[in-house]
Amino acid sequence: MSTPTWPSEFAERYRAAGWWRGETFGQMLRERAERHPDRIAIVDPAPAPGSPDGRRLTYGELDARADRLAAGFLARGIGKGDRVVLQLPNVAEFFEVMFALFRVGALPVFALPAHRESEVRYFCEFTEAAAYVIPAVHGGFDYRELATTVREQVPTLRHVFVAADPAEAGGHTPLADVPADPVPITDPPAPGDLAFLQLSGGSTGVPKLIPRTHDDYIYSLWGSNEICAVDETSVYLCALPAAHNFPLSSPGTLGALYAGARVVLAPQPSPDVAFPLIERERVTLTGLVPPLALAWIEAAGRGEHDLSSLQVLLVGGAKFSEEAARRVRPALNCTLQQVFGMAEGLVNYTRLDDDEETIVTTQGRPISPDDEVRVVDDEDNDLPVGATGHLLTRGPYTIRGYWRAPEHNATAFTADGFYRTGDVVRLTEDGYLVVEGRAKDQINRGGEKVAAEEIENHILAHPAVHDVAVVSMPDAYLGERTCAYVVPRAGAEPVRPVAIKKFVRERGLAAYKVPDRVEFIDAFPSTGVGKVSKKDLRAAIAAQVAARAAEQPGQAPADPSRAAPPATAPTP
Ligand code: OOB
Repeated sequence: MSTPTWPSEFAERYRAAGWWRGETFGQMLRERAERHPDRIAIVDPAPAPGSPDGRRLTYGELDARADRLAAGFLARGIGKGDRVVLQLPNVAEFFEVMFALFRVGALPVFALPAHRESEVRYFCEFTEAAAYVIPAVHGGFDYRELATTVREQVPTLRHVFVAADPAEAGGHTPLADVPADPVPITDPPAPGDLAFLQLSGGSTGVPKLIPRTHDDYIYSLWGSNEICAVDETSVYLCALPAAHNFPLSSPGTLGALYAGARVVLAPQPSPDVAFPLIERERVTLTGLVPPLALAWIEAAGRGEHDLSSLQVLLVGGAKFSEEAARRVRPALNCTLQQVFGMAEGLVNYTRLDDDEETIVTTQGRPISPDDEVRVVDDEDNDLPVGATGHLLTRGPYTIRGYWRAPEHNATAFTADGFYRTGDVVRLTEDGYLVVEGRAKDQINRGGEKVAAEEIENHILAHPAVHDVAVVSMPDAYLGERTCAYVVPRAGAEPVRPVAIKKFVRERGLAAYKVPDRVEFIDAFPSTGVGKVSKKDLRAAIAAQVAARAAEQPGQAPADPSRAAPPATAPTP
């Protein structure tokens, strides 16, 4: 089954312009390891068997481990084009396994640690995955049991590898048993080949998979490095889950490794974990979602840690309010870079030398001069600069179609290959984008994306539910939370909101997808053409939230540093 890709005239143009450099990830790591084998690549502070104080992997060691794991994967029949669901938290093994798969040309499918049975089964089934890589226990959750269940259900899944002490592998293969003596890889991937499948935030019943090539992704890395001034002296703190596109590539861990810099892995993004790491490792830049940035701003005021090494804080994944953005420099004494990106491709940054007004009021401009950005009305007509409309984009690192999704691709892309981002934006005279809203049926829960339809499908399976509509509701901390409006089934035993939440949780969904609130309603408001008016539902719940806030005037929004972290954090 073919995956839509760039027409040859575009590919030639991107190569001729020098965006696509004809490099693969396997070669990139090898080249860096040969150039500076003893430089530290990865700092994993978590105690590990034999390394009670954590691990520090040099470029040479990372390269050698990737080689040995690659040989082991090949020996087990995992090779070019095979899909491997990779669900590891921020640990050194994430990088060892990822580069090993890159080397043999197998495609990592980047699951998040928060994903549970429903999502993981789908990823394994849909991609016909040959293997699944997990931690033993992380954040109190036992992934070995999940793997056992999924393995029984998905016949293609031949291997489960556990990144843990062999005694804790729980009947699966410990990762330590995989490495073999390196073998020459006779059929390595080409720069234009797929490197991995990333997950879309999505607005449909199931997440779509995003096929990224070595060439296009590597361009987004070095393009980001130039904009974010990442060089071999940089130290990048990976605070968000490593598998997410933002900490992976904007400029992220892979950008840092491309530059020969150092990556420090934070097991949690909260200030109490991240600040001591910044102080100890002299971290120079990191990326956060808005709620976490706010928590850091609050905590920095307590002055308990030396954060003076921090030069750049990237904030993205969801809209960062202007008020919060203004607080970054005074609180953290570093430059804010707003990032408006998407796993499908296009990434916009404010520039380090932009004036403060641009930095706090816009979401930046694209990486590449060859990024084409259009702002259009509902009929795809281009709008004048400054008008608000739908963002369409096409370019050297934006996909031309999702993996194995021809029907969805027919509507998610224009006939001439522009991706319909679902974002509502306006362009400034200087070519900067300001995100004004969203047309896609999605809730952005502090950077974590929830597709309304996916949750609706789960809730509809409840016997007491006749119909359901999931919408966003405003939230002082996360920006948005999810609210499920439920029409009860006539004659069914009445249920309470907690029962609906419990039902969703028990269907094996990531915790961040469980609705924050459930409201019962007799019938949905409808639009002129008789469709459910989500606009009216959103307005109704927003009014309720506002009324409640007005009833409790003395009550300031929750102190973000005390509130539960957003789900972008590994679940506690
Ligand atoms: C990043 O990637 P995804 O794929 O999880 O989500 C993409 C969507 C965008 O289409 C937009 O709706 C929203 O997330 N978004 C923002 C934003 N950054 C992302 N909305 C408003 N303001 C922003 N700054 O979230 C992502 C990927 C790479 C870098 C940064 C974020």
